[in-house]
Amino acid sequence: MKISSFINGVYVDSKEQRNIKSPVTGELITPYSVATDAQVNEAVEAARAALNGPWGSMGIQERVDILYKVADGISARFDEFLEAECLDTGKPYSLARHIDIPRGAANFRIFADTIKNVADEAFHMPTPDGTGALNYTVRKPKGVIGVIGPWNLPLLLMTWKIGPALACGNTVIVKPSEETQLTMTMLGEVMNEAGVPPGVFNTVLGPGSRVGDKLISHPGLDAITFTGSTATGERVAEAASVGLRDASLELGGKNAAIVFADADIDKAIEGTVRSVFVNCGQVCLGTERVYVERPIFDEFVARLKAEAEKYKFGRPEDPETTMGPLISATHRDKVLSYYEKAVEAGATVVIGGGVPDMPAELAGGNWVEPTIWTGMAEDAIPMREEIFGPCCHITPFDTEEEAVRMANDSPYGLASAIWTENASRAHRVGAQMEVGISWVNSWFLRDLRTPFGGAKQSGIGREGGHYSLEFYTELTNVCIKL
Ligand code: 6OD
Repeated sequence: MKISSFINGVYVDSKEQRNIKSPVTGELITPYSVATDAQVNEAVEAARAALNGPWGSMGIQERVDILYKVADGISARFDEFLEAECLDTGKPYSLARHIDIPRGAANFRIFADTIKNVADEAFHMPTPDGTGALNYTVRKPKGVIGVIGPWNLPLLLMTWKIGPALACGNTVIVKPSEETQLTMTMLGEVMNEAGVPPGVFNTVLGPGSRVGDKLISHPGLDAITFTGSTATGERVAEAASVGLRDASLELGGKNAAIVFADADIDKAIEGTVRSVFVNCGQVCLGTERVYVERPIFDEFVARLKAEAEKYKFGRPEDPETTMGPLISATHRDKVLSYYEKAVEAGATVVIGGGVPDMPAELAGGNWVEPTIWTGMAEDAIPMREEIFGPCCHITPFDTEEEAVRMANDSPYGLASAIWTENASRAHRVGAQMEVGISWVNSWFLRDLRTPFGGAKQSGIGREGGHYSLEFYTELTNVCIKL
């Protein structure tokens, strides 16, 4: 299929073509058309017209039925979405089959259900004359929403925002990462087939520095929702402040895991391996700092190393593959620069630290080794900054207070994972974590009704369940004097 922006229900080409490269081989996958400034304007106008037209006036049940059809449309084309997502990202089919594509469909179903079942609040109020008044809230769509997302879980993370935005009656202009545009492009076809009116769902493709900037500074947007790096999140917040538009920001993390000596060590190893290495470490919720109670430290390090040794690089479609490449050569250089900085900071490299030897046909891909360090000081640069690669540092601790203090000593506050079989400690430590999402004896266990978002530099706002409705709707309080 042609890879171009989707505006007002049709795909639109432009003269400027850029190339999408395979992270697996470095070869060209396909050219795509970069959206022009005029096309960004057209997308915003189309979204406004749809909001003021058929979509804005549609009843909730009809909207919900259409969103179920979108979910069904993704499920019906499961294999095509799977292939496209893995072509773009290089991630193993075995991963995307279980996480990315099912969640892509679920994000429409769940938010259709949420909007159908939400109740409005009413406040009965006494008045001096004794007749009283009734207040009730009316939820309205916020308007035209800019949706900007990352390359690590493209379908999952974009639909996590598009699902609730559309369920609440908004219209969207979606700007996927330039690295991963295939599944968002396919979603245009699915929207048309599901009967989503033209202009409700639009995409604009291109580099963030041009197309993204043009979109976020467009005065026609009523709100912006963004998932990505903290640095870009600050730019989005700045742009959104002009005209006082609302912004929801899901940003970076430097997430900690704390493993107590009373943990079920098998479960702690299994969960930590996943949280460090899944998707080649490119998950905002991923663990990069592991704190292990001293009596089990040596055993834990040895077992995590043994698990890391089992990873198999390869093509996404190969059922043996358990680790893909990083998304781009630029990102690989960044991750490798942290591998160097760790050594400069005195780290002991337990495993990895470099680039694996790959067969000739895959040598152009962005491969890096899964890497574990010990021995770094807590203030070393690789301990403070988000790396977003398949790596972690393991630090021993002696007391609960020390572990909590070190885990919380971070500019970020997205997620954490505590491993303990002591129920009191689970509650006590779980609640002390300065993060948006504190897991105990699990990681990435998601109930989509729960608030998702970060503290500190990991973001502003929460999405999920009715928290998404807070962002994607505007409340009007109607006060009726009785
Ligand atoms: O599971 C989700 O809803 C979610 N927003 C995951 C984010 C992962 C970040 O890489």
